[in-house]
Amino acid sequence: MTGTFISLEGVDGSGKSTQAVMLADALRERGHQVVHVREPGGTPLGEAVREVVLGPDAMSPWAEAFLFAAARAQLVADVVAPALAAGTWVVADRFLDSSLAYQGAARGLGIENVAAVNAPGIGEVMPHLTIVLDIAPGAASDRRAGRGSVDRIEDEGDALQESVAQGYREVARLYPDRVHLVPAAGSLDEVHARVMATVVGNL
Ligand code: Z5A
Repeated sequence: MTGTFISLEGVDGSGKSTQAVMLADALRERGHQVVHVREPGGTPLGEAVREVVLGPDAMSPWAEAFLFAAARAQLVADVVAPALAAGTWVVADRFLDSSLAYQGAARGLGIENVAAVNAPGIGEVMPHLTIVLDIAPGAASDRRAGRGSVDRIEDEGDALQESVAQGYREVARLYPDRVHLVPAAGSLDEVHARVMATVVGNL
């Protein structure tokens, strides 16, 4: 990998998507080539998986984990690895740590088990820096209120999101060099300033 890979993580409504756009724009203003991706999605297969995995039909935790892993493997092969090989920066709105927090921790599959399932599809392609936007799930759901469509996982409510938040704290404890918790309370610009300080201070 010659490019730089940054992923943004957090519970639903933590502000990841907004901050990913702001980060990508800030990096472009500094003269970098930037590819911005989101998970699940970013390839035709990934978008098809997104429809299934966030759709209304119930599925087992392992089926869910394998679907996210499949979408991620395709995104790595088609988009992330080629971009990094070309020296481009990649900003990802969710990556492996979402599966570790949601499926590994919150669904109880085990962080190491889910990491192992994802490993063949990811290979050496791991973020250099992962920023977890840390916010109380209740505050995140207030931000989401009134937004309209609710997906199957979001529909499970704040109890699942609380387990996910604990999962992210565990992931940060396991990978302290790569994963950084950034407080997500405050205005968009305040959070963006914290994100940029974390990027500058750790890359
Ligand atoms: N999932 C999984 O289980 N396993 C995996 O491996 C992967 C994903 C990859 C993806 O849903 C779902 O899949 C997600 C995890 C699971 N489900 N849940 N729950 P998605 O892609 O549709 O949604 P999301 O990734 O969770 O993102 P989101 O709902 O779009 O939220 P967000 O990106 O965290 O936040 P946002 O869209 O930037 O902001 C939310 C709102 O808050 C919006 O109106 C903003 O304008 C507002 N906002 C943002 N920042 C602020 C601040 N600072 N102040 C005030 N208001 C703010």
